[in-house]
Amino acid sequence: MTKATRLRRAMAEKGLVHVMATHSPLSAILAEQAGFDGLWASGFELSALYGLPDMSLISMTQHLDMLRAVAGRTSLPIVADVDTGYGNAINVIHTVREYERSGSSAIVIEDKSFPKVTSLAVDGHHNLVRVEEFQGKIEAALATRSDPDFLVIARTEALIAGLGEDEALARAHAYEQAGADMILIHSKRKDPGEIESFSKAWNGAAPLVIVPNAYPELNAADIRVLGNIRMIIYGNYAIRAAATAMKETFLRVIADGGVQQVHRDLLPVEDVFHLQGMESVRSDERRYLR
Ligand code: SPV
Ligand code: MG
Repeated sequence: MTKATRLRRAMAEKGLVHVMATHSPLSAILAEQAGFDGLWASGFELSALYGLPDMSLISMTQHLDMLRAVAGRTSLPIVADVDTGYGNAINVIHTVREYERSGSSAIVIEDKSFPKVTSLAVDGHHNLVRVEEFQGKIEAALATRSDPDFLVIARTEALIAGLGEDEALARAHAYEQAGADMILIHSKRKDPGEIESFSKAWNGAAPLVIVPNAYPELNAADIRVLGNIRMIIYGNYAIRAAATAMKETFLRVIADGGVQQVHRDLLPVEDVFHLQGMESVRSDERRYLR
């Protein structure tokens, strides 16, 4: 069974899967240990890791390098954030080949024009491509996948662009018509009202995916009540957790004039050895080093 098949089965059996953002193999290992169903190879997180805004500045090669490294250290399915697909439908053909080959089980492709602006930016210039153009990109993705269970998730940024629910619904229907397996509906409102309203109005057959970054109070129980959301992506939580921990630790080291206090609150190096897989190195050394 491929990981893509496993992801589809998990959604069918559990009704809702929890997918944690990742920007590195280490964050992926920790997410797997915590019990998530899948990983989100986030463009925002990798951009932030490089200290750059999420505005199509990170290349496909950089993102694929991270994704391959993650795929080598986890058994979880990876949902890849391919932004706009790096160009038009022809670029999408190359994108799907590369992402499937690199170990992802799904792509999320969004209907913004390239270069995109990060969705949560308050005054961002969110330009959407024509519906027909995006349908062509979805069809190109579907025709290119080699595993029929590889998920092609169409993301509409209509609410992000302030175009309203009618436009978001019309686009979602058009993308489902083009064959999208799921629809990701994104909102930057601080409350879940837009998402709840969209979910109630959505009468398509394709299940929904949401990214509750801006509206964190919408929990799994509320989402199950809505009935048509099958995947929650925790879109920027790994990099925010890492940045929070580093910021606090670094300030304490400066304030304390050393690491004599802070070391008690950090993972011991033996735990990091474990995350690095040092146990197998020990047994390989005994076996092969003479
Ligand atoms: C990402 O994590 O890269 C996303 C989610 O696309 S968001 O940053 O909220 O747009
Ligand atoms: Mg993104």
